[in-house]
Amino acid sequence: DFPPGDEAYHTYAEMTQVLRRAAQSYPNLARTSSVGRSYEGRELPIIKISDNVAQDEAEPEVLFTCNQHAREHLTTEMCIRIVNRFTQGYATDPAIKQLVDTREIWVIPQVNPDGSEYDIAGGRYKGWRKNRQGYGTDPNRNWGYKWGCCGGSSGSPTSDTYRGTAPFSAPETRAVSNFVNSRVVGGTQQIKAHIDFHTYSELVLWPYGYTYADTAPGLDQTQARRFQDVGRQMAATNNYRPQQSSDLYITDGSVNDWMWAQHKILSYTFEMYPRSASGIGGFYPPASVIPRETARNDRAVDILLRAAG
Ligand code: 0X9
Ligand code: CA
Ligand code: CA
Ligand code: ZN
Repeated sequence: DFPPGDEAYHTYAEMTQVLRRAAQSYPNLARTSSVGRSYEGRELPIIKISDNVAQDEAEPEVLFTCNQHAREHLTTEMCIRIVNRFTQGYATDPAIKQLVDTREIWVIPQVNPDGSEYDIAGGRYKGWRKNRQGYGTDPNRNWGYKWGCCGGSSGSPTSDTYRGTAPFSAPETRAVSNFVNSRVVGGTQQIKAHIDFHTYSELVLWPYGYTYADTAPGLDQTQARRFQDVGRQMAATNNYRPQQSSDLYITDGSVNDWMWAQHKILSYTFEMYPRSASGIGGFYPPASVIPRETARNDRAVDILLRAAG
């Protein structure tokens, strides 16, 4: 479990329970399934939220992913908040109902459950980032667009940014990418927008991460402007700093580059609270900040859902 005082954070088992309860309580709005299994064999649960949830309707689809990085537990809470808000708020909040009725929302609260459970095993935080395959692969260096191209990842298995032996060599990125590929229906990708939540630094980041250039193959000036425009709108609501992801540092094999280059999904990374490190770094804020720091992104999430239309 989480260390004493942090029990409000959700373990893998508790996260799975939250999804099951949502689907049980709101059978017409929420449905759970799995995109596959982690390296250690855990299911990778996904929940769909929409009106007439059992049907694949012609509504823009939006994906939220969390906890690619094991120690970034606040992001799991962010995905759980999205699930709770769009199910529990449906009956009473007209703005929520409007979004749920006109979109198909997919949420994967833990992309990396093996790493996440390892990080809290024995009730002590270990500062673990990667999955648990060998010394661990960094999921966010393992995606299949320009994998390992540009000095934005490591070929050393013990490095915290180890890219793995091949694109999608990590079962977790393989499973999530297979799910995204499966949303190409009749030749059209149904998922229009995506946020991958991380911690920390309070940033809104957009592609590409592999190059400092604002435009590059597959990303022209109009498309770059769109990323900037929606990114800045979202950042204006949560007081994060909006920037191209490579302005932070170069990464190759990150999720956003693949989502955009492969599928033209408007794909962002949010780096959540805190703004800067303190003590053991910024990865373990007390559970008391969960309500404030997840609600902080409510309006940004709504903006992305509208932008998907
Ligand atoms: O390095 C990462 O994967 C992300 N930061 S974290 O501290 N959560 O590990 C940032 C990814 C965004 N992409 C680029 N900076 N290029
Ligand atoms: Ca629907
Ligand atoms: Ca659909
Ligand atoms: Zn991260």
